[in-house]
Amino acid sequence: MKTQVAIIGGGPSGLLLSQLLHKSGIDSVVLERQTKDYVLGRIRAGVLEQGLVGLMEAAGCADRLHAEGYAHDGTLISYGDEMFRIDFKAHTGTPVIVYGQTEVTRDLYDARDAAGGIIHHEVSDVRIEGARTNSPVIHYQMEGAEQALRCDFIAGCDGFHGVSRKTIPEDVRREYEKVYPFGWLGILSETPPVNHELIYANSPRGFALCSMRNANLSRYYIQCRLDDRPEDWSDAAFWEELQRRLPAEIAAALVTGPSIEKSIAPLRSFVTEPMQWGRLFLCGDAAHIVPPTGAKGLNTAASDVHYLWQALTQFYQTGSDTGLDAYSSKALARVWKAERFSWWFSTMMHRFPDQTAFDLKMQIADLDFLRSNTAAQRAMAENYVGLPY
Ligand code: FAS
Ligand code: PHB
Repeated sequence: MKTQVAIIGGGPSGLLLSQLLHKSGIDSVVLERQTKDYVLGRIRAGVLEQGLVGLMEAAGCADRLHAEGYAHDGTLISYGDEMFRIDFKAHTGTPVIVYGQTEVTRDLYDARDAAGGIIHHEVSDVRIEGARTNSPVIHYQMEGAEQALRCDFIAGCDGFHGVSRKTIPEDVRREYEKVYPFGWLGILSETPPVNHELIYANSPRGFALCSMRNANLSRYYIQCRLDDRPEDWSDAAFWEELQRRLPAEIAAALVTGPSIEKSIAPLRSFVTEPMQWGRLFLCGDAAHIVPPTGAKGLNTAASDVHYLWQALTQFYQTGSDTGLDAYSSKALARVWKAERFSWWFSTMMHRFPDQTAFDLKMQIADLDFLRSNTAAQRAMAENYVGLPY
């Protein structure tokens, strides 16, 4: 089999790239190791930057997003019973859109299916051959048979545990990592959100986040121990702990109910450089991970996809590879700013096991400065709504 761009991974990065390439008249094949239902069953990100909204529009997939997504002009930040608001719209003129990653993925699947896009599910044993040549080949198993996909370029969109990053030799790769000493226990409940905007809470008992998917579907998170398991937390225990971490007025307004999903995500900051090796290009979680505090994971995958889509379109339309040669440095310039913001926001909002009294004073001073300083609030707003591509 032959295609122009072989895409490993059928998550949001891979599907968005495939659909955008299709809009540019460029053929691609997506190789996904899970089933479509499994991919669509994942509950992950919830906040979209305008950049990702624009890409969904360019991909012809934004109708439902515009109909069902919620524009949020700001967010609340609480510490103890203190609470203040960051006004994204006033500082940047831009809202963020609350719309689940699951829905983004569903819209992209629908578009690929409508366009006759080729997505092979349940592939296994994916190996990359000849990434440094002009005719790479991807070998894989599908339906019990050995397959070979010849291509011009490979997009490694296979997430943190994929094969693409590891195809780049260890002596070429430079990896940077910070593992946080806690996780996020998240639940989904068919209850009305406690507030119409998100609430990020720093409390003596740890971090909490109040988010949502729609008027009757709420998403809540609490910081938890690394050795916690979802089954260690009854719904009642979760709700009680969440209420203890929120300002009294918010806790009193919380509507609780049975969880329909409960999971724990570890938190890490991770970047691999370079994001390119020959004709292999890494996108999204295959190249970088952020703690979800700043809602940057999905949105930074989107800017990678934008740069690679533009570079591949330039190559096929003009023969120039200047965009492809610049991809890694261009993508990393924005990735590192998202890493910094996510690290800063996570450090300010979570309680660390080894935190000293001085560290805690620094955290409170950071929050007080953000609360009282317009320039600090503008900087936060510009990072949260998304820095320019
Ligand atoms: P993904 O990991 O989504 O997709 C990679 C795809 O590649 C998967 O479908 C996988 O099955 C496939 N794959 C892997 N190896 C393969 C192989 N060898 N062959 C073929 N296919 C292979 N971000 C936020 O902004 N906010 C959040 O709240 C948030 N919560 C998260 C919770 C969890 C548990 C996780 C893991 C991540 C979370 N993220 C969050 C980050 C997340 O949204 C990612 O940034 C986003 O999924 C990135 O998309 P992809 O790069 O497509 O990677
Ligand atoms: C979510 O709604 O899942 C969500 C929102 C904001 C974040 C992380 C997760 O920072």
